[in-house]
Amino acid sequence: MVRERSSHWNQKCRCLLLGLTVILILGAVVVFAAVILAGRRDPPAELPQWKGRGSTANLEEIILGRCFIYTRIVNPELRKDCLKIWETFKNAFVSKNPCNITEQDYQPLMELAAHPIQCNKTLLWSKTNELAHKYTKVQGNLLTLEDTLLGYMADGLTWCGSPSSSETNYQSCPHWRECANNPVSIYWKMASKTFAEAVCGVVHVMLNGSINHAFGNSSIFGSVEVHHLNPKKVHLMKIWVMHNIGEQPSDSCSGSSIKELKSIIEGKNITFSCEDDHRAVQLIQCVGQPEEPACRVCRTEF
Ligand code: JS2
Repeated sequence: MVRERSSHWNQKCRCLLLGLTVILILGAVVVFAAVILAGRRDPPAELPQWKGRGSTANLEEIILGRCFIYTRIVNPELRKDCLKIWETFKNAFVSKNPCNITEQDYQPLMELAAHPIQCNKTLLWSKTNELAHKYTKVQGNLLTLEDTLLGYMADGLTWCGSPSSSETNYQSCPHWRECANNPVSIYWKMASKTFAEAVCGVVHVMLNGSINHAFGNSSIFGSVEVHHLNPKKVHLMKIWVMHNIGEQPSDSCSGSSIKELKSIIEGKNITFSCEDDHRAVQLIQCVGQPEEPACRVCRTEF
């Protein structure tokens, strides 16, 4: 009886050991197969390496923050949903080829973020970014695109996405030389077009007389804004050609490039005027160079 029981147990132990061995072997095979398959699987899709710098870090926080600052402090009577504006901004470029962004991608954002602008109070500019904004900050009565919500939110930022990811690409973005239809260039083209279409009454323009051609038809001003001014709304374009104080001008109101601009504007039935070195703007330049002859304010001796 006892012998029978022990042989029964021995048999049971043998079966148990056999079962455990089979399970271990099967487990080893499964692990081995998983390792092989994992090795064969495509590596995670690497984001393409572009020549331009990646998206600005904390892009969402910056865009959201600037939107709230603009709609709560700069222009408090503006009612805009900044969370929706961020989502619409992001949807324009994420998961898309950053060399194939279209104007339609940004159309929902342009409509969402657009707001009315006052007539006779706008300043367009070309190759005079720093002076134009120094002037409008002091003068306080003219608005550039960068003083509107669309311009204020995005100025100085970089952003792009990738077809293989639903996230913003912070590693690299296409340099504008790599492709023209990148997210940043198309944004500014659309924002400038939207702004130009809204301009009304007298529009002021600040151009650079210290470069060979103060007006360039390939610039955003020359290729987008000039052509989207509505002659039914804009009746006069006042040009200021500003040259660097203390230097000889390279271009002026009498130059060929301004003549080209004049014919385009008059061809749209908009009246055109041009002034070299508008005095109020020149005084802003003088703040940095008070000793220049042009900056001597004539004093009446008593
Ligand atoms: C890339 C940017 C930024 O009339 C002006 C403005 O309304 C502007 O938006 O468009 C005109 C200036 O463009 P333009 O004539 O090509 O002159 P520019 O001196 O070469 O200025 C180019 C940049 C204009 C658009 N833009 N582009 N990244 O952060 C940025 N900020 C602005 N305003």
